[in-house]
Amino acid sequence: MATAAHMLTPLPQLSRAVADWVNSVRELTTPRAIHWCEGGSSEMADFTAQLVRAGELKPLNAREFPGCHLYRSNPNDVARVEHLTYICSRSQQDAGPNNHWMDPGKAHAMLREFFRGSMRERTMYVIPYCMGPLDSPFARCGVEITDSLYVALSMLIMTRAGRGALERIARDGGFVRGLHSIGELDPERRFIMHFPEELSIESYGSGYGGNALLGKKCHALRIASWQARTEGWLAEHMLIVGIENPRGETHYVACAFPSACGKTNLSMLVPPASLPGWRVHTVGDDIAWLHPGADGRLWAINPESGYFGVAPGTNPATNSNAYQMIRRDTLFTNVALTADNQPWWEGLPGGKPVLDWQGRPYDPANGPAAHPNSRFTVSAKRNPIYSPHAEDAGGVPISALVFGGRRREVAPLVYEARDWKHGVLVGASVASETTAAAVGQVGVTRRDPMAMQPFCGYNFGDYWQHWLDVGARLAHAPRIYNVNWFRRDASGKFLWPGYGENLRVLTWMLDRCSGKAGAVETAIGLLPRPEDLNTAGLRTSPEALAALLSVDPALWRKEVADIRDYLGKFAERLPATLGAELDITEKRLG
Ligand code: GTP
Ligand code: SPV
Ligand code: MN
Repeated sequence: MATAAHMLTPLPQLSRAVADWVNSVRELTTPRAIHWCEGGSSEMADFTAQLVRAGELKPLNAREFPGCHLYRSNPNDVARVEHLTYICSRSQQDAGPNNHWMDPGKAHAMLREFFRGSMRERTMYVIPYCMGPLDSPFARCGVEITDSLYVALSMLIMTRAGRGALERIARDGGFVRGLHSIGELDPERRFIMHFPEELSIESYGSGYGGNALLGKKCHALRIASWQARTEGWLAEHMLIVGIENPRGETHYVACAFPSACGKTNLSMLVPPASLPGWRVHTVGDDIAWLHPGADGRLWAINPESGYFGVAPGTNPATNSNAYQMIRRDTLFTNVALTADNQPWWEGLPGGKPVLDWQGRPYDPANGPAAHPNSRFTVSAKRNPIYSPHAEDAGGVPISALVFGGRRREVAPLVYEARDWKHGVLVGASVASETTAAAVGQVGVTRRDPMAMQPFCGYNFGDYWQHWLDVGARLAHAPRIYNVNWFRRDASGKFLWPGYGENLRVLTWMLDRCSGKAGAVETAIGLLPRPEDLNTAGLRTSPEALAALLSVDPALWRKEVADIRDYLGKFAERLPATLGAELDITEKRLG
């Protein structure tokens, strides 16, 4: 029987611990009003209407994009700020050379002064949220307090937020405390602080995605990776996708690629017409929480309930699923507009921008029309291929783990690690060209182990040991692969068509797992020969395919030396196994 709304316990009375914390934040930030989020579609509609009235959201062409809105951020606030993101563990060693560190006492004291009175004249939103299905033993809860209605609306889309989450917090006890204020949006007064031992986050001065939607990277990766280490599981920057073969059998793969390197696209892949009978099911597009199961396999849940995806490049030809998904009830951030008020970004086959992402008349002299990191925020329920198992409390079993990056040379299209230990080295060695997802220079190759350089909440040395420990507990460990969709020829053109054609690489992996596909052993791992891949209908030339599947010993000897240098930075905590695995590769390169 449904409970009448007036019979429900008021939200502030559900959890004493949450109410006490909200009170202390109220005293510090002095908001004009407090709104506790119930969750649900009517609250979302109400928030949207308020933002439209305030001029912060602009309704888009209602015939072509019903229920869609445009949000333009402050031009100084368009991406993650890795240089202002800190892990404030008690010991600096625990944060590791991979993180910026600040003493927790000092960080709290500094941010306290930022937050003091920061919500004056503003409403404070209290958002209880659950990362993962509400009934999942693997899910974890948090509460975000924010003074940005855009952030609150985004959290309602991206997480399971509201009463159900608060009820779970009241039952379970623990929750992650995430305090957020947009402050003055001053880049000089902007910090994203994590206190893993206290399970808390303090974020000030930005309203952008990963800096401000605290359930996402701050909680589900930085804090969760720390918790996962103490509890024996993995919190990873991975998509989760189900691949159904023409016989109707589905196998799940989880892939870690750095930001803006193809996770959302691979998770919603559209099989090419030349591979009939294959189907794809999205479980998640950005984050995976992976647990060793009693059956010796690795089981994954997606902690999120929506997608915060890169707009540029999304189009009906490269990914009709993603394009169809964002045609209604979608929040667009920093895209351009056409004359008839449709959203526009680089990579769309039609349409013409008249206003750029800052709302100025479009002039190519000002750069791209849409910001290169413009994004869409949309519920996973809008995804036409959302997996029927995406909400399973126990998750889905993983057959293969895939690392990858954006590299114009060196890394071949795909290779298989010799075993789990070698796979951990392969993951630890990932390098990728930087993208617009974070503030800073784009296109610079840097190490991004397991695609977690910006997101691992503790010392990479300890993290790699934890990966080795988890693998040792798995009787049926997934095989580990590395891919590179971004190899280029001498003229700078991509050698591989990518997108839907990536299925050919995934099916080779799954055939390897079931012992049906061949490979050649090389110094760096096992590579398919051209004839091991299903190339029916593939329009890539034999020369390009040969180049994609080549390992250049000279380049790789240099690569190994570079990896050795990089791992050396973690010497104090580096597992000896990684050095030993690197020695094997080096010896085989001759
Ligand atoms: P985050 O949300 O930042 O974590 O990014 P992501 O890893 O989900 O990347 P996404 O799928 O949004 O892709 C980023 C960019 O790469 C987009 O412009 C895509 O169009 C492009 N892209 C994705 N897959 C491929 C591919 O297989 N080949 C090529 N050439 N480009 C791709
Ligand atoms: C990424 O940068 O990896 C993203 C977008 O997925 S953000 O939420 O900003 O982290
Ligand atoms: Mn991401």
